[in-house]
Amino acid sequence: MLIRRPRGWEIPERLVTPEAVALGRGVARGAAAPVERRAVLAGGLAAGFALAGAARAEDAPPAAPARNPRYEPGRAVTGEREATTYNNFYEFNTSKDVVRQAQRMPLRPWTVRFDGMVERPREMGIEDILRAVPQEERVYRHRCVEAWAMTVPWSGFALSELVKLAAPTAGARYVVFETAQLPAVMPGLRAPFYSWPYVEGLTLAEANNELAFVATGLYGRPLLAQNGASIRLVTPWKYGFKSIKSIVRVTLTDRRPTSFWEGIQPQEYGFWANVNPAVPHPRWSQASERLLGTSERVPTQLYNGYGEFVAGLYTGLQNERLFV
Ligand SMILES: Nc1nc2c(c(=O)[nH]1)N[C@H]1C(S)=C(S)[C@@H](COP(=O)(O)O)O[C@H]1N2
Ligand SMILES: [Mo]
Repeated sequence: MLIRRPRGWEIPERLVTPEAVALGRGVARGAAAPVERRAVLAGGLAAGFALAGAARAEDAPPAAPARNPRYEPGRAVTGEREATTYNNFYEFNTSKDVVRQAQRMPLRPWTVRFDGMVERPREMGIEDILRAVPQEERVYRHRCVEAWAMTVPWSGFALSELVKLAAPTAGARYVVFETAQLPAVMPGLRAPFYSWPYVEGLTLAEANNELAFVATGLYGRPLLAQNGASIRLVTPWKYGFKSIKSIVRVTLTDRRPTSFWEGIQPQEYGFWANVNPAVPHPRWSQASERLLGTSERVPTQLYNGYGEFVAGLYTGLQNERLFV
């Protein structure tokens, strides 16, 4: 039976507190018990919840910039506890339960290298990057290729700002991102089956689309290690694996990269990976998704509901496998 819940548009956003905070319950896993969503005053969040031992970069600039109302998600924000304890981060392990291991990743200093087809290859510290860009908060829907989904307030800045900092030269067509490789704290790197580092890429047009975002915070606080601190990509119209975590390198190139999952299983995980309910994964349907922290399944939307922003990127590309 479907449990009736108020939608994001039925309660003012400021009155919605993540349910784990409001109800003080534990981490939801798998088929979680149905829990009634309640609206309580937002003060509950400040009063309530701190993840024990969580690694946050406390020296980060204010991580709670103003929310951009342009990206109203149309559904309730996922509980902070769910979004920060049920994670995919294969450099640590493949279990979703990476929180403890991820705390060992040093978040400061954090440096991003810009190279390839750029005017001047260089490295920039995270503080200098944050000083150079206008920050904002955006609440985005996230859709994992495994068919779970969440709705998260990210703080950060438009990816186009990072592209500007990289300063691509005229022939550049793709932006490639690379995750930190820290064998001393990432036991998953020892798994020989995967070809590390984790790499992802976008066309320059996708990267400059207004929706493409770089996160350095979530839920109004600095980003957590398990969610991809110190700096990660957020491409909400694509399956979650495109949203690469813990970025240390940004390379501009004229050649389409082979991304991490594409290199492992190209039939299942392509370069474009745009969300489409009508195109099943070879091993499961993509028609609906499970909302983290609830037992609710909702229909999946084309481009995860962001077609008005991004569909135009793909006109003329009908021969590409845009949705796998
Ligand atoms: N470096 C790296 N980035 C990654 C992953 C990963 O394993 N390693 N997993 C991806 C997948 S499959 C998803 S769904 C999201 C999950 O982000 P979250 O843990 O913040 O929800 O991160 C993506 N980015
Ligand atoms: Mo994912």
